[in-house]
Amino acid sequence: MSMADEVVLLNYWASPYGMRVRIALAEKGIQYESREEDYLSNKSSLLLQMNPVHKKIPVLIHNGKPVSESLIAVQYIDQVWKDKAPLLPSDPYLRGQAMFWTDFVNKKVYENRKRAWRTKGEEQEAAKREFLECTRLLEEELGDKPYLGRENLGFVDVALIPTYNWLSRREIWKLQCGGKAP
Ligand SMILES: N[C@@H](CCC(=O)N[C@@H](CS)C(=O)NCC(=O)O)C(=O)O
Repeated sequence: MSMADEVVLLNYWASPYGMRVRIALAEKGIQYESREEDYLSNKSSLLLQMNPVHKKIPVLIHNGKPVSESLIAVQYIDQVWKDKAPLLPSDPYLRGQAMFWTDFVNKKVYENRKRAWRTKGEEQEAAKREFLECTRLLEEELGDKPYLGRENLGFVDVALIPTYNWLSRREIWKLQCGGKAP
């Protein structure tokens, strides 16, 4: 990173999407300024200007240029600061596999969490059960490796970490033991 690099993150502290970008920046050892956004009720004019399409956080601003969408920002960070802690493998097949699991994390893990958050009763239980099943599949994919990125923390880990432990142990127990908590 050159001395001239200016990195700003428009974020909200509890956003799992924002956490992905923060993990990537931390892994690469990049200094940056984090600006908290009131993303629901009072979006800053900077946010509206930097992400006019979705108007969502996180937005990474590198030397004045915005990069929106968490995973696109993580990929950008990986490409710009490629000397330290690579997140995506260069081998085309392994890269494709990493993209496959990242897509799975987005479509299944995050979507079921969202569904469980927004619904009640049966549908909520179904979403929680599906969420749990997804984490089981990811655990299978992990196998004996230390990370989904194999030897080192990788792209899929960064995508997943902010949300994988969202269900409490008590809830997991309940889901696995037919509704009875210990
Ligand atoms: N796909 C986006 C999702 C980002 C997102 O949902 N951000 C939420 C906060 S966690 C937001 O800014 N919502 C504002 C809105 O929906 O107007 C990403 O990966 O960055």
